[in-house]
Amino acid sequence: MTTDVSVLTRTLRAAFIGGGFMAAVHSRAARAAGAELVGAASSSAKRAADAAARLGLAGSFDSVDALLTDPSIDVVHVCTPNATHAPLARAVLEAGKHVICEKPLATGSADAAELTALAAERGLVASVPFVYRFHPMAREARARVASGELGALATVQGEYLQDWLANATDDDWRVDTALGGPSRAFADIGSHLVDLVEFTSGDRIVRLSAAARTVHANRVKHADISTEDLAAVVVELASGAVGTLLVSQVAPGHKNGLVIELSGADATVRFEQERPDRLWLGRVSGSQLVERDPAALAPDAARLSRVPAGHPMGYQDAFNAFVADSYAAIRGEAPDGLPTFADGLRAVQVTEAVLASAASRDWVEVPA
Ligand code: SOE
Repeated sequence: MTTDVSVLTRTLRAAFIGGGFMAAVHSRAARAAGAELVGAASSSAKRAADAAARLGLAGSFDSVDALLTDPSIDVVHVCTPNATHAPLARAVLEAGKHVICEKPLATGSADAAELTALAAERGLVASVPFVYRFHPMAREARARVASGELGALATVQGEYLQDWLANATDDDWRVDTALGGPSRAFADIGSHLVDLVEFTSGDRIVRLSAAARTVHANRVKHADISTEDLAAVVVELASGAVGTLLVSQVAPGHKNGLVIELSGADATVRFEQERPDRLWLGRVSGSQLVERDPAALAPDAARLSRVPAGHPMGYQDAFNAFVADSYAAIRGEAPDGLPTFADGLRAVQVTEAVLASAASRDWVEVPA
């Protein structure tokens, strides 16, 4: 749904709050989607001007307010530290603009729920970059599950392993509860894992039991750290399937190791984000590696295959597809599988259940 019918035909005008790594990824995707990159706002006018120059934007704004009151801007990308996501996304929606907000949508489910309701009430597009959904072979996995090819789902396994915080000399704003929120590893990357498991399986986690650890309580810039470096979770799904999820940002050798594996009565699919152009399909009679070939893929997977077989697609391609679909929704289309604020809320709810279970050492129900 759109509130300004002119966006149905003219070039969309995008702006960015923040100027770091994710703002660079978002702006490349916005450019690929054909938007006009109007400018950026940041924590200061100078940082905004530096970001605009670095990202190749038309200009910059002296403040977030100046950006939000610019009537020419249709959509705002929020690319700032976690704790600022909710207030900024709220301000964007209240300014009548569509919003693409980095995950986690909020550091608490009450804020995430309020933002989800506000976007719906204003009839604005509000999406969250659970971008691993946009690898064509992740869509192929989803299509094969939906077709019944796997049979009744029995188990799900997932891991998301990184090592960029493996040493105490590694540090980041995310370890600071005030900037990152009460959960760090699970909110940051476990959210992607849960989203991809639920999206591809079409199932929902209904209860879980978790253990979490802070391996480095003191880092070079932060002491007495309470946010988790890792979490191990046992999950039960609505279908009765069960599974395990492992999330760690202190796993040496793993860079961005998101892997999901869904096993049914007849077949298993395994998708590895670091090798996104293929899908492992396992059967009792034998297994095969399904390579991305648009001619052989399910329609939604083929739709996202922007280059032929044998031309590897990657992370920025997935991000570009996410932004393109977000912009299509702004134009009134209904692209399949767009992660909205409702999905952002879901991720925060599961994260809160993980923290609650890790604290109580009990099984915790996850809201439907
Ligand atoms: C850091 O863990 C990070 O950049 C996450 O914040 C992203 O969401 C993930 O896609 C890659 O790793």
